[in-house]
Amino acid sequence: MRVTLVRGDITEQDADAVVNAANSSLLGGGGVDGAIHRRGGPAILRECRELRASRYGGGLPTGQAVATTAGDLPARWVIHTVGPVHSSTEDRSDLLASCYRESLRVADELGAAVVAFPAVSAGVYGWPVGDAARIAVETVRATATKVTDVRFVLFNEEAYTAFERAL
Ligand code: AR6
Repeated sequence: MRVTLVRGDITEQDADAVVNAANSSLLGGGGVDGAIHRRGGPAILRECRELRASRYGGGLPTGQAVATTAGDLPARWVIHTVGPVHSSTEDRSDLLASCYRESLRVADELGAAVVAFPAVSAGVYGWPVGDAARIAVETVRATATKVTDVRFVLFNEEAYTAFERAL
């Protein structure tokens, strides 16, 4: 598997699938989630609502992942995953690692070879970016998958540098 870093906006990525740092409601929010729904258009939200009505009445649990169309984005699919909120009293690293593992598993089911990830949980959910980067890189490298290219798309210099170190 090739692992690369890009500084930029995940909504502009030409990948088979882009991963959304969603919340369990699947109904949108700020950060990456807001950008994906804004740029991807209403088709994504429509499928998210259907998922809530069918498989995820109580919301998508933290650490899990599910795919929808990518609507108007260049990618073909959006894989929504819910990162853990950072805690200074409880180690939630396994849940963050699970986001990457589960997203790759869903990518395999879809047949997506090129997958772009943001730094899940490193924004609104408060994860220290150095730690988030280490977990992200270690987990994708340790996961058995048919995905050939993992691209981490980092929005700012601090995140880019953290992922560079982790790599
Ligand atoms: N492209 C790539 N990275 C981005 C973009 C973008 N367009 N926008 C922000 N980032 P966050 P979380 C970076 O907050 O911490 C939402 O409200 C950002 O700088 O998007 O998992 C959801 O609905 C940071 O490094 O996700 C949830 O409620 C990283 O992406 C909650 O936020 C993740 O920041 C999820 O919080």
